[in-house]
Amino acid sequence: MNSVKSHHLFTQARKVTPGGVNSPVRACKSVETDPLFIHSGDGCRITDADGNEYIDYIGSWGPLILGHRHPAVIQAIEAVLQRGTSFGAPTDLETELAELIMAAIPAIDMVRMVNSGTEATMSAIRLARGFTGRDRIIKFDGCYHGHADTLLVEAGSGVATLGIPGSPGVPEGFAALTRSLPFNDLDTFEKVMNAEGDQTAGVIVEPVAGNMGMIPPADGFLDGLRRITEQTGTVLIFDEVMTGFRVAHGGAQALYNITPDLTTLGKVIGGGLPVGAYGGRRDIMSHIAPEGPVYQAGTLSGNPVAMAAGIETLKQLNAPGCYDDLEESTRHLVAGLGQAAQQAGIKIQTTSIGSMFGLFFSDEPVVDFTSAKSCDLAMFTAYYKGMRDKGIYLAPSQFEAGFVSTAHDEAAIEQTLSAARDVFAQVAA
Ligand code: KE4
Repeated sequence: MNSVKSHHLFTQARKVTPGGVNSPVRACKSVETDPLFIHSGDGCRITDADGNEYIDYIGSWGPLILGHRHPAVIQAIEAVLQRGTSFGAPTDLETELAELIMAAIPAIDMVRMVNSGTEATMSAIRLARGFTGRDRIIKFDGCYHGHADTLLVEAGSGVATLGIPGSPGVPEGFAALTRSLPFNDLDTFEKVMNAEGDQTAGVIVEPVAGNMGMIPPADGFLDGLRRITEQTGTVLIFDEVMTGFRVAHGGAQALYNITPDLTTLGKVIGGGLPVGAYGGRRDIMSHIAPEGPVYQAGTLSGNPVAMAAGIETLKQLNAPGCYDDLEESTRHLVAGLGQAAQQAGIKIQTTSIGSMFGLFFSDEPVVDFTSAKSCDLAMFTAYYKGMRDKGIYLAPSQFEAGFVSTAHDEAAIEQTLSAARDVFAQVAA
């Protein structure tokens, strides 16, 4: 693929922005290539600055479950622009999006809009501390909850991709309040909670991990977290920024039938515009200012344009059979990728839940961060580059998940599988 313009744009960008990108994982560093600069998107496809077209399995890292420029979403945005862009005052749209979220996720009695997933998780942690009067937090190795200081410990996504140990700039004393335990290891969790559960304000978990590649919860893991946190009075926070409205209409908590105390959301609920949210039990949420003393605020929180995009996205997802169709096309894709690799004699582990999928270059099942880190990263890099050269746009890291949208039709899936058959043969040679 000719990438002359992308290369020039990247050179210009690096003069003015660290690494030439506004979020590290976009830099494609770990797959030893330069990022493509994207010009436009339409349905399941994007076009880069050089006019090359790709089938997009990143979908802006999850938000675009309806694909690029869904007509109804664009129309909703254009309509609200006739009213204005931002008022710094409440609008009917915030209540409408809140009601759509609450209708899909019964564990949410009240919800507060913010501008990103990071703001959502950071606020949920502060709320858990304010509600319990405790300081300690537990997260799980390889889970990524955004870049708030409290949560940049053994994190996944870009932190894992770039091999950054924690993050400089997070005070030792601060990081010490966060304990990170092995994902899917309930015994270790129970031992730690027996010792310090009464000092632990909150446990935050990606109920389906999507930031160390995609790793489902082991049987009983989430039930165990719920049982033990109830015993210790610790706030259980499901970080569903990625899984919310993605793995199922009601998120992972609907799939696994668990009721967390707080839920964080983002991505899909903004339909491609900046939206995050946190919500849950009324007795906890009522501690948030101005109703309660725990402070959290935001100039553009509940922005009407972003609300309109989110509202229309969730309305479209309410269409009968929408999630069944998404699940079916994702299963078809993943089964095809597994067969293509097998035909080439390459061992990969694949998984999919709803329209989120993962693929590991590993002979063994991948069940936690340690096993994810032992994957064949060199082979992943060759696969990533080969697929991109054939017009398939994947996350540039083994430590990310893939996303299928309602716009990924049969032709796009077949084109992807045809490319995969060629690339796996190349990689195996
Ligand atoms: P944002 O602040 O990036 O909106 O959300 C942070 C976040 C919180 N929780 C989960 C489970 C998440 O996956 C994320 C963000 N996901 C990454 C992709 N793995 C965003 C991509 C990026 O960092 O550029």
